[in-house]
Amino acid sequence: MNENSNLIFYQQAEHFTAAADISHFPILDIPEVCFAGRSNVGKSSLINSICTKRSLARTSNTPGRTQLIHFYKIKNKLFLSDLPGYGYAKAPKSKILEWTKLMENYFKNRVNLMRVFILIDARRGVKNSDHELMTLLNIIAVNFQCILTKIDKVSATALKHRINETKKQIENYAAAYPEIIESSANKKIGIDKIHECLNLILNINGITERE
Ligand SMILES: Nc1nc2c(ncn2[C@@H]2O[C@H](COP(=O)(O)OP(=O)(O)OP(=O)(O)O)[C@@H](O)[C@H]2O)c(=O)[nH]1
Ligand SMILES: [Mg+2]
Repeated sequence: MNENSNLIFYQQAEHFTAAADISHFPILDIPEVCFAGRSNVGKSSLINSICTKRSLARTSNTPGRTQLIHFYKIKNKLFLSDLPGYGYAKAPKSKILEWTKLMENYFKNRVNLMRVFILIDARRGVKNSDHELMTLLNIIAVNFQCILTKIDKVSATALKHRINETKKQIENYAAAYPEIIESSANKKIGIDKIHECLNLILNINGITERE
């Protein structure tokens, strides 16, 4: 697959459904990856960039905008799911409990979940709330990979430092992929790398035909 055919494939993403609880999770036997991370880290923007569709996933300046799990389907081959953000300081306790329940149900029940991408703001690094998620994934043995976001906002030196620091923060999690992806949805950096990861996941699942 070259980057051009990747663009054609991922561009065919469509919003499939949004779920507030487990009863609304789609039942379809296709591989799935999800995008998790703190509020405002850039999950929805990155999904839009991966699919080169500006308004597929709703983005916002207001933290905590995405409250549901949004499932995007690419042809009949792959789900990308956009999870509601966590770690928003002003969120009421009841919302945090709701979020926790939804996430636990999600991670424990999506049997076709191949990888969780945990997005980390390159300016801020890994926070306690990220460690909480990593710990949960480690316990239930769901693989995750970190993506640094908004790298257009940091200098090359700061980015290098952040990558090394992030590698150290994840080294004790058996469920973590050691490779950290650098990305910018605004500048379209790292998108080809993410396409490569997704293609590999499709290949592992025996999906080599993209038409
Ligand atoms: N500079 C820069 N800004 C970005 C980038 N990606 C996202 N943003 C901005 O960050 C803000 C939040 O982006 P979203 O994609 O809505 O973030 P989210 O993680 O989906 O947020 P929630 O759904 O609230 O958890 C928006 O104002 C985006 O324009 C990036 O790569 N670079
Ligand atoms: Mg969002």
